[in-house]
Amino acid sequence: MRRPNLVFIMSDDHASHAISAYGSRINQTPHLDRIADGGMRFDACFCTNSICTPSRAAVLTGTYNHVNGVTTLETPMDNTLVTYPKLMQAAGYQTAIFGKWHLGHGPNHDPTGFDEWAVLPDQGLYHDPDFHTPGGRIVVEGYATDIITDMSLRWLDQRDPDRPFALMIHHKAPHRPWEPDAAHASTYEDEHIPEPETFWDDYEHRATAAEVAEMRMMDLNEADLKEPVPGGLTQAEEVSWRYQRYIKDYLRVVASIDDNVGRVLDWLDDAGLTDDTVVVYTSDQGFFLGDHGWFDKRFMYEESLSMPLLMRYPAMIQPGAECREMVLNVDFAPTFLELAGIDVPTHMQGTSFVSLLKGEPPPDWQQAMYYRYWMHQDRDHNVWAHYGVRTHRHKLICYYNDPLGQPGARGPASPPEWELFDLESDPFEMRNVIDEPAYEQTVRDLRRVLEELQTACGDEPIAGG
Ligand SMILES: [Ca+2]
Repeated sequence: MRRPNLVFIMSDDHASHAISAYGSRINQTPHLDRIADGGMRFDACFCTNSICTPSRAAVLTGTYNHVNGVTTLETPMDNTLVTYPKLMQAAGYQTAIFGKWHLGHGPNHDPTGFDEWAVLPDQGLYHDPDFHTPGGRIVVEGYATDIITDMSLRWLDQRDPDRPFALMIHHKAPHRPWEPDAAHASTYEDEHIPEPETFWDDYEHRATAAEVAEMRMMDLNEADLKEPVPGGLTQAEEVSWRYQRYIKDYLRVVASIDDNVGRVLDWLDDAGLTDDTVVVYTSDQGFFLGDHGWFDKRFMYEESLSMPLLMRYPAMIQPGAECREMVLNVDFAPTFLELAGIDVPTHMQGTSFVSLLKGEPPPDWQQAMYYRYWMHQDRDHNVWAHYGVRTHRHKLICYYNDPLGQPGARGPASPPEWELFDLESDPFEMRNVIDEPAYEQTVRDLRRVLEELQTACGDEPIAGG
């Protein structure tokens, strides 16, 4: 088989439940759905640490954050680490990245393994953004999502047609502060977007971490809302008003991503490359879209833990396929390498899921995943440090509640707390059953699985946690 091209499109904070291929109740994404219709939708793709920088490092290196050293937003990635683009470049692929990097800047952290790159400084700007490039800083007029796509298509036009390519299109959108472009500025204007089931969550049956997190609608600031709160509203009315402001801008920003993904798919069609190209759409992690009354991510709860993952490769994947097996962000690099016919380095901790793409899940495929969020009491959202394990049926979370000297984590430490959710009877994770006698054996079993996964990936349990 000819070596396929790779177009890896990763947005920032795009939750699956704002993609119509995933059954969104609040928007339509026709171009993202083209990838799903022509390929495979993954229903159990999870990140191993639900924030930007760590998830990106896990994707690139195929290793967990305690191994690659990128544990928080303040731990830039060492650019001498082995990454999948670097190995593809060495194997003769043309490689490029445009858009969000967020793994640090300067000689030790700039992108490596790319023939060409232009990346936003840190989070970057939506309008008239500046970019770091090998030749220095440039400012480009326009809207970030359009510009990142323009750069990508220009690079594709100028590539050597005789060699395969691996292109990373890393959108800044739909990250906070959700600034739409002019084309979508008034989309949804006259609509009422329904509030999610758990919008009025009171956090009663949860660990302390849920109640103290500062990511409720009332924590949105004026830059997020973009206009002052109207006078005369009750508190409940204000919370609902804030949700409408937030979610409409979020969906407007997503609509621009969808349009721009359409441009890339059209380009592949026009170039006759659709059959030879692996197209991936994902996001560095999920997001709370008013779920549990929140915006943002970080928690191991479903909306934040889940990554959308759509993959199209007509030579291998049946159109309209759905996969319920578990795949993780650390599995991406080994998968892309295997697709390119490159040996996966033994130090990579993820597992290639090419067998799943072929519709042939191996009998010993992973049935549990390990998660860890390190940035205790982070300055912006006050989410507490935790780790845990998720199986298809249950989720066990240990809030170990200790900053452990991690950059960007804060104290003080507080005693550990545990949560257990039965995802079958409680898919929205509203009832912590850790102390219910009926789940005693489940807790024992899952604590053992947690220990096994920590041992397997080389992480250290916390005393008392
Ligand atoms: Ca992100």
